Amino acid sequence: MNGLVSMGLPASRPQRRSSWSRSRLLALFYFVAMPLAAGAQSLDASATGMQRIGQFEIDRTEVSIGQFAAYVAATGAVTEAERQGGQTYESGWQRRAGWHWRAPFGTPGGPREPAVHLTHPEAAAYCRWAGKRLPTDREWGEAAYTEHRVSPPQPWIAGRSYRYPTGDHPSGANCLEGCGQVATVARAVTSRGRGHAEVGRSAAGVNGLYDMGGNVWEWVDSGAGSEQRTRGGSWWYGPEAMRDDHVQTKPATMSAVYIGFRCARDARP
Ligand SMILES: [Ca+2]
Repeated sequence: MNGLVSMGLPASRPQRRSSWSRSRLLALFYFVAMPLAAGAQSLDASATGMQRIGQFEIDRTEVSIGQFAAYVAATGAVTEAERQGGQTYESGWQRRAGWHWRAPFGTPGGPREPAVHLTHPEAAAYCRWAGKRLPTDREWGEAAYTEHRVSPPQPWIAGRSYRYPTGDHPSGANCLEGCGQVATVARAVTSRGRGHAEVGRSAAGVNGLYDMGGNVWEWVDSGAGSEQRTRGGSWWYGPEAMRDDHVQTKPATMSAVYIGFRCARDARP
């Protein structure tokens, strides 16, 4: 199942609201209250922050709902999926009202779930707000498949390139099948696969990065144009979509249930 069709959607950019709205108050709730509720499930410190890869750094995890909520609280951004509904593939692409970054499957998601239903420009805007940018296609590939740490923990080997972001085998990723079992969220509504997992719940892969293979597709900056590449496969696809040579592009204006992102930035001296 390819599942790639141009939806002919209008260009999408976050819009600002002039006053505090229900949306911003909900976002503030996520930012302030939900991390406290989730405290008992906090990720190990090594799962947070960014990893240096040569001349750049990349987020160790996909951007989460909690992180995106902080951006919305600060900027008042409203996404295209909030206005028009997000998209899911069920015997063809369907647009569903109420499916957006805050409610990936139509009901509120937790702060550690990946932020999805975001267009390429919306993902890029978040990264700019965070002082970062989307990784280029080349950067994403370097981070996903080639071990850049000088003294990586076993079994990783410095300088070696791997077949999957999880290493020689796809085991440990949240993919459709063939990757083993990763605990996914209970509220996923889908006729295929088991939905996404909270970010950083799967096994750490090459460069200590989480979910570069599987979980949700990740937008990258693959150059100018209305089509942009997504990387790493997702819970909707099997291990083959996690490979470096698997090429998929999507309309930059597309927002879908299985497309998320992470950010990068130039390394600091
Ligand atoms: Ca991913």
